[in-house]
Amino acid sequence: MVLGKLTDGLNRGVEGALASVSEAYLEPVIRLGVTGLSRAGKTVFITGLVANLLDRGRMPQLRAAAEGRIETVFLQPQPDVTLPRFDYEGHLAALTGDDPRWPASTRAVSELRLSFRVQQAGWLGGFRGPRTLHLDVIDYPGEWLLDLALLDKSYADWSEDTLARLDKRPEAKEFMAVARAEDGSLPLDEMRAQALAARFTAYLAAARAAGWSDCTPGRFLLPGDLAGSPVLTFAPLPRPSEASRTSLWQEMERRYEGYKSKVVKPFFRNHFSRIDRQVVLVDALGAIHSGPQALEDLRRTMAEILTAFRPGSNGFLSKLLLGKRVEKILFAATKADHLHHTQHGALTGIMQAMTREARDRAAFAGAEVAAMSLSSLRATVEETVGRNGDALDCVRGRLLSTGKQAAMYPGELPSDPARLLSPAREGAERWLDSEFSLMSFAPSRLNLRPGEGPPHIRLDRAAEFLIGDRL
Ligand SMILES: Nc1nc2c(ncn2[C@@H]2O[C@H](COP(=O)(O)OP(=O)(O)OP(=O)(O)O)[C@@H](O)[C@H]2O)c(=O)[nH]1
Ligand SMILES: [Mg+2]
Repeated sequence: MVLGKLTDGLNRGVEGALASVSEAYLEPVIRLGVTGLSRAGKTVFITGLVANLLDRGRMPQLRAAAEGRIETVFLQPQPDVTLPRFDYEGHLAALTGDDPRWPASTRAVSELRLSFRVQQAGWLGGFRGPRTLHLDVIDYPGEWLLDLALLDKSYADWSEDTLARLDKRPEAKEFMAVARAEDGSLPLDEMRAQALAARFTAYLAAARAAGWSDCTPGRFLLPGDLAGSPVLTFAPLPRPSEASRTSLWQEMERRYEGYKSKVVKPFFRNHFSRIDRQVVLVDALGAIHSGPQALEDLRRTMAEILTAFRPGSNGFLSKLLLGKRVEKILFAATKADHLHHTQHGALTGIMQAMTREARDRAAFAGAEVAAMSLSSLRATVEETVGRNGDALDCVRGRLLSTGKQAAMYPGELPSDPARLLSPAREGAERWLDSEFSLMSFAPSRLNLRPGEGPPHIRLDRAAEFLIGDRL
C-alpha cells in the first residue's frame, strides 16, 4: 500500500517534469477536462465548442478571435493512442444534419486534440511569428469523480452509509429487502453475489431515472468493458458479527477494494491528474423542474464532486498531484436556451449559490473559479407573448415529442437563489410559490454561413475564461 502510494508520486513527478520540459521547449498543451453528471450536456458542449472554435464567426467574446490573431484551428490525432477519440464528426452530423437530432448518450472517457496557430499579442508579437498551441479536450462522466470518496471508506463503512441512504428510497425497496435478509457470514455463493450486485445495479439505474444524482459506484452504470467482472459484482451488505475468509462478506470486501485499486485509482492517475482546466456542466434547470428534492440532491452531489478539486481533502489525491492544481474551474448551467435571456442572470445566480459552499472552502485558493449559464447548441428563439394583458418572455422551438413548433414559458426563476435552495435544503416536497415546466426541444435545422459555427449562448465567454489567457 505504502509502496504503491510512493511510486504513484514518483511517476507523477517524472511525468510532470517531462510535461513541463516539453511545454517549455516544444508546443504548449492545455488539457481541458469536461465533466458533468449523465445528461448534463457534455457531448453537445464539446461538439458546439469545437465547431465554434473551428469556425469563429460567432465567438466575439473570445478575445484572440475578435482581435483576428487566430490564424487557423484544426483537428489533429490525439496524443493518447489508447483512449477512444471523441466522435466529433458523428455528433456534429447528428446535430446539424437535414434531420437534426441530439447525439446519443456516451458512456466512457474520450479525447480530442484541437491545435491553434496564433499570432502573439502585443507589438512584439508580429515579429515573433505565429506559434502553435494544442488543446486536448477530455470528456469523462462526473459520476467517476464521486468515486473518489470511496478511497477513504472501508467496505464496512461504505455498506453502512449506503444502506442508511437507501432505506428511505422507494427505488431501493427490492434491493433493501434482499440485502437485509442476507447473511454475510455464510460461505460465498457466486450466484447469490451476482444476484445481489444485479439488484443493486437495478436500483442505481432506477435512482438515476428518478432524478437522483448520487448514483455511485460510478462504473456500475457505465461499466464499459468491465461489465460482468468481479470488480463490479459487489453490493453493500449489513455487517455480520463475524465472517470467515471464505464468507460472502469477505469476498464482497475484496471486490470493493479491487474496484478502488483497479478502477478508481487508475482513472485519477491516468486522466484526472493531468487536467489543467476544467468545466463542470450542470443541468440545474432539469433539477429545478424535477422539484426541491432533486435540487438538493444535485447540490449535495456537486459539493461531493468538487472535493476532487480540493486535493488536500484526500490523501491519495494529494500524493498523486504533488501540489499540481487545476488552474481554472468553470461551473456552467447548460440548456439556458430554455429561458428567455432576461432570466439567465437568475440561473447563473442559482449556479453560483449551489456551488458556493464548495467554492468557499479555502482550499480552492489557487484555482480561478467562475459560474455561468450557457447553451451549447441553441434550439430556440425568443418571443414575447401577451397573456391576460401581461407580456410573457417566452422561448419558441420545435418540440422533441411531436416535431411541432411551440412557445414555452418555463416559470419565473427567483432572483434570490435562496428562495429555491432553502426549501430544497429543508426537505420541501414541492415548490410553494412557483411552478417550473420544461419542454424538450429538438435542435433546429441550420443554415450556416461560411465561417460561422452553430448558434449557442455564451460559449465564447466560456472559451475566453477557460483558454483565452493562453491564446
Ligand atoms: N435545448 C438544449 N438542450 C440541450 C443542450 N445541450 C444539451 N441538451 C439536451 O441535453 C441532452 C443531453 O446532452 P448530452 O450532451 O448528450 O449530455 P451528456 O452529458 O453527454 O450525457 P451522457 O453522455 O448521457 O452522460 C441532449 O440530448 C439534449 O436534449 C442545449 O444547449 N440546448
Ligand atoms: Mg455524452
